[in-house]
Amino acid sequence: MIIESAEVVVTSPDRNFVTLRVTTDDGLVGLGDATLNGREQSVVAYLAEHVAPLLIGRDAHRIEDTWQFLYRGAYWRRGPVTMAAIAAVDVALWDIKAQAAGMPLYQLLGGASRSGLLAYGHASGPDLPSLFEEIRRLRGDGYRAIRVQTSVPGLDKIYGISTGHYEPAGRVPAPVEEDWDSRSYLRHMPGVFEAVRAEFGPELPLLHDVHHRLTPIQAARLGKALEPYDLFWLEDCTPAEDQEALRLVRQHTTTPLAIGEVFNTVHDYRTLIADRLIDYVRSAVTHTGGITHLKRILEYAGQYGIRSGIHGPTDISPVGMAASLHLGLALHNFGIQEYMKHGARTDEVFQQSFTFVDGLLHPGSQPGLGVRLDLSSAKKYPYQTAYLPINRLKDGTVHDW
Ligand code: EZ4
Ligand code: CO
Repeated sequence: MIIESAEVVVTSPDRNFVTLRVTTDDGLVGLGDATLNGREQSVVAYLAEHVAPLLIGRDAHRIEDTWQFLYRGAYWRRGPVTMAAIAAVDVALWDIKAQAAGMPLYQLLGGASRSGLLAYGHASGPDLPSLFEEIRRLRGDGYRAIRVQTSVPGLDKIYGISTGHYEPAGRVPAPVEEDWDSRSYLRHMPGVFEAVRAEFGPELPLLHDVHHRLTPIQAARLGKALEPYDLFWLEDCTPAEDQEALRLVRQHTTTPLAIGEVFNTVHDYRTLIADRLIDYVRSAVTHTGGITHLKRILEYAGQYGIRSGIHGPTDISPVGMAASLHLGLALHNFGIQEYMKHGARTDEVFQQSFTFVDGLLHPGSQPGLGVRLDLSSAKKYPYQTAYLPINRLKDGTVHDW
C-alpha cells in the first residue's frame, strides 16, 4: 500500500484548521490534524515543503518507521511545529491502516477498555449567576464534569470567559491584549468554588485552568485554598516549561494537578511523571507527534498512576478529536476528555461519526478514524488571520499565559 499523494488542506469554517490528506495507490484516504492555534501557516509550510514530498512512494503501513524517519531523520527534533506535522502524518497513516483492516481505529490500539469516555465541558461567566446558568446549560447537554472559569473583580478582559460559544483565538490582525493580576485572582477564586459547590453539591466533578499564570508558591497557595472544594484537577498552574515548579506546588497541596497542553514530547514530562508531580497528562494527539507518541507518553504515565486528560478545545479539529477518542477508548489509564463542540460550518466540512450521549463520548464504529473531509465545503472557507490573545499585568508587563 503505497502513498500516492499527501495534500495539505487549510480551511476556516468557524476557525482555522490544517489537515493532511494522504491517499494510497489502492484508493484509501487518511486524515491527520496539524492545527497549531495562531501559528497555522508554519505547519502548513513544514508539511508542504519538507514532509509531503518525502511521503510519496513510501509504504503507508510502516507507521513506526515513518515516525522515526520524520523525528530522528530531521536532525532538528521536537518543537510544536515539527511535532504537529509528524502528528498529522502519524494519524493519517493510522486512519489508513484501520480502514484497510476494516476496523475502527481503537481496535488496532488494543480494543475498547470502556464503553464511553467521560468528557468535561467549559462553563464560564463574568459573574456567579451567569456562570451558574452556563453550568446548568452544560448539565442539560449531558456533561458530567465541568471546567469553571470566571472574571476577576478589577480586571477588564480575561482569557476564556464567554457565554455560549467559546473560541480561544480571535480572527484579528494582531493579538488582543488581556489583563492580569495574580493577587486579585487568588483572593477571588476560592469564593467562586465555594459558591459553585454550595449550588451544585459535592458530586459534580469540577476542573479549573490557571493558564500558566502563577508562581510556584502562589500556585501552592491556590491548590491548598481549593482543597475543601474537591477539584478534579487544577490545570497549568505554573509556566509549563519549568517542571521543577510543580515539585514545590506538590509539597503543599493534595489538589490534583494537570499540565501539558503546550508540551510536544515525552521529554517535557520526564520529571513530572517519574517524580509523580502530576496526576493528568494534558497533551493533544495533534501537538504531541500523533497517536504513536502520545500513546507512549500515556502508557509510561500509567505506570505511575497518572491518567490522561487529552486536550480537546475547538482548535483541535474533528480529525484530532476523533484520534483522541480512539486512543482514549483503548487506553487503560484514561482519565477524562476535554470536549468543546465545534460550530455548524466545521461539522459541514468534517463529517464525523463520534457520538456524545449522556455525557460520554464514543468514536463510533466506522473503519478508520470515522471522519470524512468534504473538500468542496472546505474550499468555501479560506484561511483567515487569527491570533490567541496575550496577557499583560496592570503596569503593562507581558505576563505568562
Ligand atoms: O488555551 O486551546 O484547556 N484549554 C485551554 C485552551 C487553550 C487553547 C490554545 O490553543 O487552555 O483554551
Ligand atoms: Co488549558
